[in-house]
Amino acid sequence: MKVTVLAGGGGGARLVAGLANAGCDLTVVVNTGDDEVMRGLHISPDVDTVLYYLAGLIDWQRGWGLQKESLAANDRYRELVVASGVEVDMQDWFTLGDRDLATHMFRTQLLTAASLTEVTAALCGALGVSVPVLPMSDEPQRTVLETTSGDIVDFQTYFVRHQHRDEIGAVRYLGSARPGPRVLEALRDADVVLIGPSNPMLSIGPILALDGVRDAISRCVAVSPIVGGKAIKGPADRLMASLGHEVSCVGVAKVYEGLVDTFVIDAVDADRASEISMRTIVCDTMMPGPDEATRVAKEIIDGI
Ligand code: FO1
Repeated sequence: MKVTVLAGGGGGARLVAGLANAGCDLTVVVNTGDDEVMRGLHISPDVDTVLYYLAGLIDWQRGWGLQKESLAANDRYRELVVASGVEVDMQDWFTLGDRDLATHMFRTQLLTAASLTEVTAALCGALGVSVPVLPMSDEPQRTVLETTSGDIVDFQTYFVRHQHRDEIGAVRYLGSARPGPRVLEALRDADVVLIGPSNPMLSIGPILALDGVRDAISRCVAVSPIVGGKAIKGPADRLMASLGHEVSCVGVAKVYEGLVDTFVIDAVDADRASEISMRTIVCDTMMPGPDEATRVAKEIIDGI
């Protein structure tokens, strides 16, 4: 079975790691709406998260960045800025680990002569990742959040600097980026398109907003990121509530209505299955480590 996963954030990337471990014929399309230039370097957080999970390098506990990371460059940079007395936006609320920095340097340098898709393929090669990892687009499309008081906040400011404390009235995807060169083909060629337990508005919405993406998807299975009325990790529960959605697997299923035909819910929500309009698969969806991710991936593939 050919599976194309739409991924963004930690939940989707964990499922990707599990599917790869389970020997799936896999392609991954990754959200780039969170991409940002930080201290002059092009950061593609969701692409790197998927790459690090697939390469076995991720810090599983934290869900982003490399294992056993050091922060010497990060700290030295802060010292230089403070000692210089120069007025500059340090962006030091966004931590860049020493070895992770090399990934951003590699990407930024190669982007002067190649597309994000090509640079990501080069990174896959360098990290020994054989699964095709496709950024959703080679063109910028930025996810921004509009607070209930009307302020526009960029994604990383909302997510990291403000620790997702802003009350959000709307999520916007700015730009008119086209899907990356092999994205629509990967969706059309798949026997099934799989959406992991990712944030529907912040991680999956930006991919679905690209021209032609929805139309290229035929069979689609999604996993609920809300379990027992709470987000597994991150702001999905608060964001859904402030956007007027029911904070439950039933609420997520409604967001995906018309796109998804099979919805995976956690065993703790088994009693909600009858309220969901699509076919459901009920299983333990928690993926605290690689073994659990492989088990969840196998259960979903067997259940499809
Ligand atoms: N998340 C944080 O909560 N704090 C950070 O300082 C931070 C730095 C960072 C650096 C590189 C990278 O690839 C990811 C990083 N993340 C950090 C995670 C990132 O904000 C999120 O993974 C996504 O953008 C949401 O999916």
